[in-house]
Amino acid sequence: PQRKYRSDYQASIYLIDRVSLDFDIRDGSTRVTARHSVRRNPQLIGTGGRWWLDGRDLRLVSIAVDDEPVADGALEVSETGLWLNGLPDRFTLTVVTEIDPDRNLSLEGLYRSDDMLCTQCEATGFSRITYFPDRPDVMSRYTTRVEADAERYPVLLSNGNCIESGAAGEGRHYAVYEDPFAKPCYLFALVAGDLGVIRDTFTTTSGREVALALYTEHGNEDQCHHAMASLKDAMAWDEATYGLEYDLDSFVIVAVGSFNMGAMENKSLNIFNTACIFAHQDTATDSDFARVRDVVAHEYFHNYTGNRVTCRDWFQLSLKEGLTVYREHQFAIDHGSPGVTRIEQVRMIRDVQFPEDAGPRAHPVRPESYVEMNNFYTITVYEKGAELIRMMAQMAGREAFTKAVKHYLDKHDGQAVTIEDFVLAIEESTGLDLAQFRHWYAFAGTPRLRVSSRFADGRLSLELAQATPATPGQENKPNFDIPVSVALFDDAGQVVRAPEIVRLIEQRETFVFDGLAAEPTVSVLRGLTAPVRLEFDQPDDALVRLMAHDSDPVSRWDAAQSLYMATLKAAVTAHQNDEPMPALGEGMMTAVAALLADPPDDRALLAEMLTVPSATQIGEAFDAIDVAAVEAARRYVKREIAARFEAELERLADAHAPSGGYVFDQVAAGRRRVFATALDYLACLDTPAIRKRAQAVYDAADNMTDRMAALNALQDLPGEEREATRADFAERFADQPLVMDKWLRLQAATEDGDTAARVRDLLADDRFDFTNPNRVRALVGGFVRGNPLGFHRADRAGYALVADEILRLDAINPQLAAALAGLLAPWRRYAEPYAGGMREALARVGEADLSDNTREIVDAGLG
Ligand code: DPP
Ligand code: ZN
Repeated sequence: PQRKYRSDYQASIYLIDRVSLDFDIRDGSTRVTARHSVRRNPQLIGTGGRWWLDGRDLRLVSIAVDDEPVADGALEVSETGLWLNGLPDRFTLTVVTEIDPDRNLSLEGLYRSDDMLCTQCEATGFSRITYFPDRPDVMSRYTTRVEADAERYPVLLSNGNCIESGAAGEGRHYAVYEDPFAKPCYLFALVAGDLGVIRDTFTTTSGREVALALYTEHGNEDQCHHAMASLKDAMAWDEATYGLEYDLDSFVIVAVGSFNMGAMENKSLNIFNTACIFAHQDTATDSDFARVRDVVAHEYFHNYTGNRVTCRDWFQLSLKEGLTVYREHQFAIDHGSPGVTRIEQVRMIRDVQFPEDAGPRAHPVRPESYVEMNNFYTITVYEKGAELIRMMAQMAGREAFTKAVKHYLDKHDGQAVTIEDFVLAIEESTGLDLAQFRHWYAFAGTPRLRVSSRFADGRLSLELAQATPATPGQENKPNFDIPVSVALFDDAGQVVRAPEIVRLIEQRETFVFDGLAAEPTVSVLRGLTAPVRLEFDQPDDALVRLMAHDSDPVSRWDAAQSLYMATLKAAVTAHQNDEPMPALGEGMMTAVAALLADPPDDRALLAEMLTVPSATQIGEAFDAIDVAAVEAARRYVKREIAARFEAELERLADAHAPSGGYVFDQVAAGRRRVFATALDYLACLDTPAIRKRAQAVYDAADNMTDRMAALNALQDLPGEEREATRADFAERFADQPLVMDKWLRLQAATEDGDTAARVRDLLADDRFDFTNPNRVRALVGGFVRGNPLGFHRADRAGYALVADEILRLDAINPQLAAALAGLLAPWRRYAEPYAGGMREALARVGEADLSDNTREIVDAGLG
């Protein structure tokens, strides 16, 4: 495999102004005729004549320059593309290829998903359709003609406006689409199928009426209304918040069952995983509803941040993804509980991004090199990228930053640009100096922020110090520019210093707060103002005060997490040393008691604050993750809390019990979350009453959220109730693949002594489909992430299972296989015997003949 470097960037020697594509869809084969008007890039002087076109798994039927077949001597074809030699300055290139979407299980390029054909071209799927410079800086205007059997494929879609359609003889028909905006080929899309549709319209601020359509396989239309409402919401939000108005007369979404990603922002023709569109109360939980809303918004927002202004090369991916995730986060905060929405974002960064940044796959938000671009659609590029944007927004102020983003979009409209272009535009508009801030883009790793405070004579000295551990290929780290929000409170919880942002530029700096009547309680890094690990030893009483009074809900939650964590860590150590479990910390008990006695109005916040840190979080607190000790500690602490507060938790559950009449809104969802949390605690006590109660909740549920709450509560309680509810679930939702994914996850997450064998049985079950990424993520991903004890079994059967699936999958869907390999790669973080077992499984995968995708991950893990 060939490694590509950011520093090797060269502009394309030829540019393509116009692309004309003709898809002739037939059984067994699709013929693609591409005609391009090509000219030499005027910015490159003294080059030309020779040009590289990417192409993979294509049958080249013919290739002609100005309608003359290219002579054999002027053509060099290889597995990854072809060279053309002796080219003039301007010409028409005609390429005819044949592809077979039915046999394309990679889910890149043109492929079949159930009964329809669809495309996925980002990052480099277009080169599986025709020979083309498959790079985002070649932007062209596309006209696309699609012809297919009229009965089998009544719906034919591509980007832009339909300018012509009609019968084509022999029971066939055609449609022609024209996209007025120049775009890179990764935004090309095509769909052909027999589809149901729901329609709506949106009128933009300036009065343009946009036709909206959402297509899906027949019978699923009633699951699409929430997505449609979310789309209209997102369109209105982007006008109100950024002044960005939709720029075409139609916007179409198609939901497909087999999709590697969540969704794709193709110009005016978004293609979505059904998992990010379908939302009905019977089949989707509150979190599913929220996810659908946010992903629909995310893809819509790409129309400006990604499509109108795109990336020069794939090293710049965070240019569009970091910014669009940031916009999505803002949208989510405006549509739910602001505090809890931010808490979820913070948790994602800490639970997933920090581990990635500390493991074998650590890479800068703007990577320096890659083998396979698909391996870089990571939590670092997306979520850490969004945090970098958020930092700049906080330093500039939200209004100034919004203005700066518009300046960037105006300045570079219609261009393919770099992260540097973005940062420069932000500096120009806001006046910020971001020289040192740029290190965030160039260096991997999570900085540690050490805080210590001293108080004397009415003066608080806050010392901040930073240090960043080495990451693969980057031994030495510079000082980062770290915005840290600070607020001070008195003992009664009153603010004595309003929140402000200080910037830590040097390795170590002291910030002084004068004129204080008494020693204040310090609140720092409020809401995670920078993606750093905070090291600040605060006494329990300070944490209890922050938990009760901090004006920032995220800080209240964070203080609670610190209190839980102290007891959890002590429990892990006790388990490791074969000692009796420690008594629950006093600070923690005070905090939980206070929370239950005087809960916050925001019920979702109450649920979050009552939830102990995840197993991942606990593991992160240790140099080597001891899976069994972490599990034992977490179970112990939860059970102790449940035992001590049983009566209060019962009352909480009663007060928030399901009452029918499902609506998805912040208040109702918050109440359901509290109920699920209380039920989960009570289930730790495993009483006959709680089993009965969970079963009754399941039986009476009018929505999937409550149903799942009951199933989750019964998760670790083998017996009649668990069997009965699961059996009912499997039967009731047998024809709903996305719901059966929840069932697969439940099975995979249940530790009953031989989960690995049960998962192997399910892999052979009819309800499982190995070629569908959602099924694989549910069963195999659900096993690894949802069942630590089963996956990390001492006999290594869990590791062996995952290694086998990686190998099987790599032959058909390398992108997904590589993602699974990423689950074994961070073995070094684990204690023995886990580390050795994971390593052995990874090494076995590494012995096989692998795709570039999986090879890159495995080599990083073993390296
Ligand atoms: N589909 C992915 C996203 O929207 C890649 N662009 O983030
Ligand atoms: Zn995106």
